[in-house]
Amino acid sequence: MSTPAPGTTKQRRLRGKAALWAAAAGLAAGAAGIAAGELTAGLLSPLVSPVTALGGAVIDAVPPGVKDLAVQLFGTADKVVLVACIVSVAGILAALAGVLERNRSGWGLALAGLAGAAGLTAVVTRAQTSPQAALAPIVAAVLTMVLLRTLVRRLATWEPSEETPARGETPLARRSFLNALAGTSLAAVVAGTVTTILTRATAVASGFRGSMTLPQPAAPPQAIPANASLSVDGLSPLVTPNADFYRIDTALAVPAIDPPAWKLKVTGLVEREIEIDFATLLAKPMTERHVTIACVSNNVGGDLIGNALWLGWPVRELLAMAGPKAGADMVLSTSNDGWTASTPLEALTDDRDALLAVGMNGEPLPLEHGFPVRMIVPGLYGFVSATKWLTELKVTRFTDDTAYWTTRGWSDRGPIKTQSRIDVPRSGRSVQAGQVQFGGVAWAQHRGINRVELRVNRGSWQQAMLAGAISTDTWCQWQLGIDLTPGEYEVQVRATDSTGEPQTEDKAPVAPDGATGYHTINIKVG
Ligand SMILES: Nc1nc2c(c(=O)[nH]1)N[C@H]1C(S)=C(S)[C@@H](COP(=O)(O)O)O[C@H]1N2
Ligand SMILES: [Mo]
Repeated sequence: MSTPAPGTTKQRRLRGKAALWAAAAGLAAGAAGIAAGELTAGLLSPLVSPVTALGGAVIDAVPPGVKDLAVQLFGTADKVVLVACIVSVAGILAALAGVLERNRSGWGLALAGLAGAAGLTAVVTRAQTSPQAALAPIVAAVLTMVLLRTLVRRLATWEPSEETPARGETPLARRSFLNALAGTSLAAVVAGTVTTILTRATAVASGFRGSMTLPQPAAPPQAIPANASLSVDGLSPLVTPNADFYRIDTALAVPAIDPPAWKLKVTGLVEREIEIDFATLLAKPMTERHVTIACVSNNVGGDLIGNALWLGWPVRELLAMAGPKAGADMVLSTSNDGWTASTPLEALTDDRDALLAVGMNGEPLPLEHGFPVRMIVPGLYGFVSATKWLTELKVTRFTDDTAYWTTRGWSDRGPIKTQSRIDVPRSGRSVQAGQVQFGGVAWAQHRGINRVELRVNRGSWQQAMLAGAISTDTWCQWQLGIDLTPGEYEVQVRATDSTGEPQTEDKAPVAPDGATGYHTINIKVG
């Protein structure tokens, strides 16, 4: 680029024009790529799009003084200004990539790849990130690179013709480039528009969530016993942070509900149908409880389980207002996206504090975990109880109504089975000979855990030290040191619930009502 282009004035002018077309190609490719990336994020992981993640990374990296200055200068428009800056920088880089790619094949692609890597880094390091969020910057970068290459190649076949075409004439190569450019630009506009429509609702919902304050609980949570958390490296924390909490649902795009428009209806076999709105719900006396929820699809030893502090109004209070009629034995709860769960009426009316939850670990429910309202029922697997984005409770009978998973071969009821897991050491690891520290969690929600034992190479069971439990509805940690000489070992764990019933050794698959068997690990001691 540094050496002046030789040739006639006309040729120089042509080259200058071609550079402009190359910049336009870069812009169109970048816009289409970024729009496709944002669309991917909008569908899979609306809170961490590449653009918002980069914006967040910039905010985090900027010193506090600059942040204050930006807020002073732009007020509440500071975020808009930030997004405008990111878009401008992206535009300049995209144009530059076009010009670079025309001058030296591969250079523009490298620039697009670097930008994609920056987006990917920003996305995977965000607090609210999920594994699927990584797909968006990858889609953006790959699509940008493919389009950039296609456009610049077509430009190259048009450009070398130093003959200025006669007026009105459109050489094939030129038409091919211009068509591709127009097509790419149109695709960018369409993807951008769809994304905007899709994400507007998410922006509204997360805006509301960010500015709301949760009510104080009228019934505060049980105190966490001092001995509930063991200090064993690699052990699951007693309370699972929201960002690490497993997520299971059938929603392709996370439902975005604007709380002022939200209503919960109670219908079916009731004396009075009831409808309450979000403000009314928030004004009710709230209960806060630690509850460990688990997925029926959790394999033995799996991680589809988590313990959180849930804030909500007891479901039984709402049901009491509606007055269930005699003969009803089930509540079919429905989500905003049509998903349903069948919960025994009794589990919602007894004293176990089944909640219409609005808070999770001191925050409003994250969008992925059911904002603004979900059900949490101690003792039952999520598929028959933990309806997220809750909109309706139909009081009914098991013989009359069937829930989403029940029609797909799963059970209509789902009490959680007694289970235990070894977190450390991980299966397959090598550890030092001597006293090997084992640690993990055990759960039997609403019954409670009495005992956890380990056995090595099918020897006799050795009792582990059980940490204090928050309640019978939460998991508890356990720990045991065992002296092991060098060799290979199989280690198994089993828990016994407070009724004295040990978990079964019989292996059952997750369908139709939850896996059983002992979590078994193999380690090498050296
Ligand atoms: N609307 C809706 N709610 C749902 C589901 C779903 O697919 N849709 N899945 C359920 C299942 S199977 C489980 S295990 C829990 C998981 O809750 P979490 O994603 O907050 O961990 O949500 C339950 N609630
Ligand atoms: Mo589940």
